[in-house]
Amino acid sequence: MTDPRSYIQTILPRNTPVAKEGRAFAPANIALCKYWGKRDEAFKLPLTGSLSVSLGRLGTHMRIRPADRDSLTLNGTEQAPASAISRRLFGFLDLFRDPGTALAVDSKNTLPTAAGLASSASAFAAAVLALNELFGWEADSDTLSQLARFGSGSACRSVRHGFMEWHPGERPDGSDSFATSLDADWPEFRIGILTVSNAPKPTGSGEGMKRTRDTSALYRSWPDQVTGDLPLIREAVRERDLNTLGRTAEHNALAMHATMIASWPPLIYWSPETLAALHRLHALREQGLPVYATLDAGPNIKLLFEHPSAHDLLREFADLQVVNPEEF
Ligand code: 2P0
Repeated sequence: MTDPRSYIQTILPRNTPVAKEGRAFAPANIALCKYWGKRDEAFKLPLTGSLSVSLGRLGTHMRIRPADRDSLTLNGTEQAPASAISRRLFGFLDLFRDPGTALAVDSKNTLPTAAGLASSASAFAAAVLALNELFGWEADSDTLSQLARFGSGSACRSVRHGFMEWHPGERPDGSDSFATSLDADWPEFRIGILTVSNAPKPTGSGEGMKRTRDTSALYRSWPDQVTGDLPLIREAVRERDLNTLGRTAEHNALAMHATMIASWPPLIYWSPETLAALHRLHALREQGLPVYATLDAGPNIKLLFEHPSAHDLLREFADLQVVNPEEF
């Protein structure tokens, strides 16, 4: 196998006309069937498939243009070239540009900063979509998804709106590992973002998934969990079956957290407020409200429900931010 840059150069067209700038928006996404664990670190290839829904207008707007020197402005503030965020972004852009090409990047997140939603997926997807315009690649959605994957695995699910399935693929170069749209619409479906804690997470996802894979005996059961859950979730989206979707997605997220907790040193992403909110949610469900939860590598909760339940949920969780994935 080759290195990421050499591989990418083989799939991009050459000598295309460079525009004055490239601009794009990419939405954040929440996985309903989670990605947790890689089969290849450098190519960011997952061990299993995953399935997500996008967050409408919440995501990243990015503008990229040729310049005299590299610069990154994030939400209006220029970032130091040596900062972790600048190094990560320009390291990613190096995969695509000719040596010596400097770029000015202006990035704005519409994600609520305190909500603990990862902006890396929408940021890397927006970067690839903006580069596609800037460099005139005219690449199709599968290729753009593949390219975004090199920034952050989950970014491959953010190149389009809606329900996206990331096919894990089998090839060592990852040419069959990208996300495609389910082309499903579900006008009543809602995500509720419940921010229970703003504390920064102690262990990033990349490191966390590696530790889980290396040290958690429970992780051995994870591929089987996904094999069972993913087709149920895909079908539930197509059928607009909230109960099957919610049950399976919540079970999938909790099973992922079980593998994390069984790592060493343990990965406990929850805070006491996480558990309290889950218990409240379960009580509401017992009272007949169709609402489910999913959680990522952090303490905050995303509720899964349909529009008619919004009123009751907002009464119960005053700070709930309700997102309609089809509004963008
Ligand atoms: C997901 N997460 O499916 C899962 C659930 C977190 C928990 O994708 O190492 O930031 O860059 O491929 O994409 C977060 O992982 O990790 C993630 P890398 P990424 O949404």
